[in-house]
Amino acid sequence: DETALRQQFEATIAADHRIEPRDWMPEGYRKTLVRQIAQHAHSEIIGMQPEGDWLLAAPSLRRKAVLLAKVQDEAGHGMYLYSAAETLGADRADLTDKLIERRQKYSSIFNYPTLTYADVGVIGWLVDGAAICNQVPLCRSSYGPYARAMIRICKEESFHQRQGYELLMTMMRGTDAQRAMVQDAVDRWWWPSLMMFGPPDEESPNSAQSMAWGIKRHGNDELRQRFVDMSVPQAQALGVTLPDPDLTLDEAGGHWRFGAIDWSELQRVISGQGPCNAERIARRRAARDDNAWVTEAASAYAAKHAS
Ligand code: FAQ
Repeated sequence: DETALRQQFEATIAADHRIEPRDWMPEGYRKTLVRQIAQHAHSEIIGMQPEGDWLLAAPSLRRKAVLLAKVQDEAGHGMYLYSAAETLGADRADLTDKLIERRQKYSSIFNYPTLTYADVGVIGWLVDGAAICNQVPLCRSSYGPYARAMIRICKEESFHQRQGYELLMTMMRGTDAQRAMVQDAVDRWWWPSLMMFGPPDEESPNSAQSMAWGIKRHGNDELRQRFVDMSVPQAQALGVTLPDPDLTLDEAGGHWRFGAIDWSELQRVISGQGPCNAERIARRRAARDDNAWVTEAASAYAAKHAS
């Protein structure tokens, strides 16, 4: 009966073992996972756009090959994540429709434009860097398929982060104009990267329950602080200035204290008012509609072979 199943679920969580697709789980646990995994999958797929914009304008064949590999990885991450959501009973096409109809979210960060090639480097360094901080703990998430998908995703994100940093290092060794491009990109992406971690803990409606269930392992503020502590020395090594006059090292705690984040900007971007929200969704909608015949043909082929 349900009491026994619930006890077994609680015991699995308490023992820090994994919940698997066939196990009983509370409806709220399933819903929270579908919400977070779908949002994560949508972010990977929408996240192909800002960098994809530079594929035809990469400055060399080598840079183009690297960028193409990265953008393809992001498609793959979206696919693993949609598969993980399917193990919870979600339907991939339905999730895509919800994204396009704005009934499900994707990360705020992908609503900013990529103005120069330095943005490709800064996305790798800061956006993939933030993604790694946030996602490495998710490799221990309590839901098995999500945790396992995250292991491979994190390995690929590490490559993405390093390619970004290497690109920026190369530009910083170049001309004054290239150094100025890098600094300009850092100025534009720094604060939005901090917002990727979500609202502060006291304004995060989902954190407490998600942490109790072991879906999330740390609060938003703790991960944001880890990211800042990791990024400041990297900025120093690179020779760029982070656009925050309040950044100071708290010698006692060993943490970099940072200035106030403009939370109204995050709210605006999440609610659809960011610089590129309309463009991102329009492109995703066009991809779904223009390629519907491929999906139909593949489904007809699969049905024929199954029968
Ligand atoms: N943007 O109660 P919380 C990548 C929403 S990395 C948009 O704190 P939660 C790799 C949140 O959904 C990016 N919405 O929520 C890549 C909730 O709304 P809801 C993707 C945000 O879930 C790199 C509400 O605000 N990574 O794609 C944001 O406990 C380069 C209240 O927030 C992941 O998704 C935001 N920044 O914590 C690809 C990681 N922040 O659903 C291409 C997995 C919050 O109740 C290029 N996800 N919201 O209507 C997570 O760890 C969590 O879901 C958080 C939010 C931490 C994002």
